[in-house]
Amino acid sequence: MSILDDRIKEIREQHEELLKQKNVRIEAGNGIFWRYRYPVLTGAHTPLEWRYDFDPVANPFFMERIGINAAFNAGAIKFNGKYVLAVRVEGNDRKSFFAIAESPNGIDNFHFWDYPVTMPETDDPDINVYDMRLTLHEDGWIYGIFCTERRDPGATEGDLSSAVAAAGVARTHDLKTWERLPDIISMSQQRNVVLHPEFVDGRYALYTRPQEGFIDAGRGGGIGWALVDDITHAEIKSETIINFRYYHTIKEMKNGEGPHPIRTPHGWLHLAHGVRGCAAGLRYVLYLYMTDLKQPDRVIAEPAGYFMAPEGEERTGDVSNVLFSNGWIADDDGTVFIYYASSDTRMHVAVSSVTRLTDYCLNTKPDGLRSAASVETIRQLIKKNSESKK
Ligand code: M1P
Repeated sequence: MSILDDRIKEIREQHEELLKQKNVRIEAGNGIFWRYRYPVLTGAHTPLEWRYDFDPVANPFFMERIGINAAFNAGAIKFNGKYVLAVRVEGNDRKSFFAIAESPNGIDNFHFWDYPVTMPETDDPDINVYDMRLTLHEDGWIYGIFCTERRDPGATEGDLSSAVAAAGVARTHDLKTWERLPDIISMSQQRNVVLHPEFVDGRYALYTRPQEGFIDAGRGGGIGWALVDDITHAEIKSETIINFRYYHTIKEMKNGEGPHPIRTPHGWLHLAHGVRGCAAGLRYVLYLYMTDLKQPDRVIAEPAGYFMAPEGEERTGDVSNVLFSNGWIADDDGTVFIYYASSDTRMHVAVSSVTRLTDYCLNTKPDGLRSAASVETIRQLIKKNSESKK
């Protein structure tokens, strides 16, 4: 065997070992959800055939020819009995694209499909695409709504960073062939746009996130709600904010809907991210809220503070101090697999159930918006606990 063959064998073995790694639930948790020890996907999980040229003449040193920087912010869906993620894969060239990975059990053994997604472009080609939310809509299609980013046409010559974010739309039946629809027309920039799975008053319903600039929500922000007649030419004509930002909360700077909400007997269960600023930069955490079953734009419960925040290795990465989720799967038995990314670098899973998450939402106090209110909530709990001991 040549040195080259040795190297190929070693790299293949390492890769197979990584893909086979069993995940381990971290005990005892907080009773709301359980984290798992290992990330479910990283850049290193991508197939070797995407990265190496296996032709010994063209690649005598068996070098990586295409580098993959990260695998994060994945949409999720149960498809053909498998737990399937539409992953934001980012190359060393900073370009993101989508790739499908599947697992038989939702917690480990995720494998990417052979080819990344070929996403058709519109007449105005996307410069970067990311953060796809998957929705199996009652019209029978699986929709992917994602952010499409292009250079700000109004940017000055030397300004090579100003960008414009809009919502791209595509649909599929098999997650392999995608039909690209026109981008959603909106008065403002949009990111974190999510399609509700059911018609509302016979119309398609969107969760939106109007923003004044590419990064800043500005005077706008909040999670919005808009109804559109035709998803093949979607236009947000009017938008109402259903989940607001507040001073001195985990979402004072901005927030955004995560995956589409889960229908539960008590209402729609929503997962979202909230952002605040601090000396270390922006801090992204996840929170839950619920809306009315018949009126999905009416908030009925929202526990105070965050549901999940970065911990341990999750705290560091390309964009540190970030948890972001745009995918979860609710199984028929009520188990909920929450797929979340840490620090724009890797994907993790946390597991809970519809019953636990709705209990958390409906029976956890809302944010009192003042220190004194928080203290009062703790005092009431202490009192209740001491009385129950008597
Ligand atoms: O870098 C953190 C996140 O920033 C953006 O989210 P938002 O639009 O809410 O600020 C997105 O670019 C997201 O992909 C990224 O994870």
